[in-house]
Amino acid sequence: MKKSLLPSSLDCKLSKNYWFILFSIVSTSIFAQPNIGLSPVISSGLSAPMQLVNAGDGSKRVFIVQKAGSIRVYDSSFQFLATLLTVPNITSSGERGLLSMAFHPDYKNNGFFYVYYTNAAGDLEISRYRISANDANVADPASKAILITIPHPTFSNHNGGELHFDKAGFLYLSTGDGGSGGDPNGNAQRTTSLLGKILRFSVNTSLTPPYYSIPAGNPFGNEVFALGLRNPYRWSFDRQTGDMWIGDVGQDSFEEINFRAANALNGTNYGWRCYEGNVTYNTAGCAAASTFVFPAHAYVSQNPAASITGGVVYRGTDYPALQGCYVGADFYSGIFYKIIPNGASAWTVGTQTLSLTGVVDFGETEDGEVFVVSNTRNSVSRLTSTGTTSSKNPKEGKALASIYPTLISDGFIRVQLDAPSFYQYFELIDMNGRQLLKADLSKQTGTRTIALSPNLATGMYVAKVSSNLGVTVQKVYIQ
Ligand SMILES: [Ca+2]
Ligand SMILES: [Ca+2]
Repeated sequence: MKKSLLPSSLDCKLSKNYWFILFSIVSTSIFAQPNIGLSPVISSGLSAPMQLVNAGDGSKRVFIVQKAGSIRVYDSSFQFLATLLTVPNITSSGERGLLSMAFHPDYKNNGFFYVYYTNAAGDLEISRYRISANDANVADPASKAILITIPHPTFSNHNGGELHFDKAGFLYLSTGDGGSGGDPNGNAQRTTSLLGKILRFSVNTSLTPPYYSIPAGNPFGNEVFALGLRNPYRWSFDRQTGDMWIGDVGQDSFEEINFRAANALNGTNYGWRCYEGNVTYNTAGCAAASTFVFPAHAYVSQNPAASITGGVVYRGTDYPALQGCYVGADFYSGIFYKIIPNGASAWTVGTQTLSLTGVVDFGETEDGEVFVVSNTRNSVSRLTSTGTTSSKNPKEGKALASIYPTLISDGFIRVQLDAPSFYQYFELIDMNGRQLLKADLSKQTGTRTIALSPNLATGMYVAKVSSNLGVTVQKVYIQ
């Protein structure tokens, strides 16, 4: 049943054209690993905060969701203004409570916002509320309209969940697999279950039910948009690209950060409970490994516990060194994960340990500045940067390493080692997590060609280059 007081995943499969277009419009600073820091902005008055959001209405206000049900309103300088609402009929303990809110894209005109919580019966529920007629900081409690109640019987853990609207105006919710451990009911892989999923809704402004419909593009004719998740309690859209980044809390071995490109097909299957991270968990009844999308980054669970809190891609202006960098964190360890594209259709992952634990959310202001919410410290801190790790070296703008080709037919894999980095080793790992090859890369630069065993089975593998600045991970298909 593992760890995770509060739980949360990433994956990467991008076409070369996609990256070519991306790199045409961003500067090379996207390749440099930023140094991050935290600066406290709220250190009193909060009680088990869960999330920070903005209304997108031009007011620049900040809204903080608290687990027991209240939503606090702050001005842009983090001065407390009012309690927006205390959501009733909530169960709040362990992983249950008021978990998220999202403002309607046209909130400024219609006053609607959505809240997500575990109700008195322990079931998952989305309700819509409206701002009051006479106070912009106080909602009308009588305006409550329940969009959907999703049965979540038996177990109290794995409730997800975070609400977000996309650029097209659809509402999304992440849900957990129904709890316990190992997904005993097989919910996450069943397309008819709304558990262990990303759900998508087309909301309306109706004053009578139903308050949403199923979008035409949903792949299974119901609310399900993506599947195969365990407890994706924190996830985000990249506000610039529309890409989706999903933190998925793993079982006992791996935590996942999953990536979904904005132009990917709907119906992505992130693998749970067939796979945990890149490793087999329970493949009874599962489709072939090639049908799943594996994480952009998976990390081994540390002792005594680990739980990924999915983050956001920084798109603000105050810290240029952070531009385009994804930042998430582990709830328990205080390790922050910094992920940037490596220029070769894969990612460079850096880590940094900051003196903050209990991180439950990365939230953005209207201006795209990022704030980190600690549930256990009852605090909110600004994500800052003091520049990049490589700012003194002209070669710093390069990727740590490139691993190619991604389709290997001649028995050789190449690694390009151009960054001013101290390389450590190359590893080839199979989809069961077994290390098949480890090559020493210390004191190496330039192109290194690594011979693969002719006995390797055809299929997908993970190739990895480790250095003192982080790891570069590339999925490869060996013929
Ligand atoms: Ca997965
Ligand atoms: Ca968030």
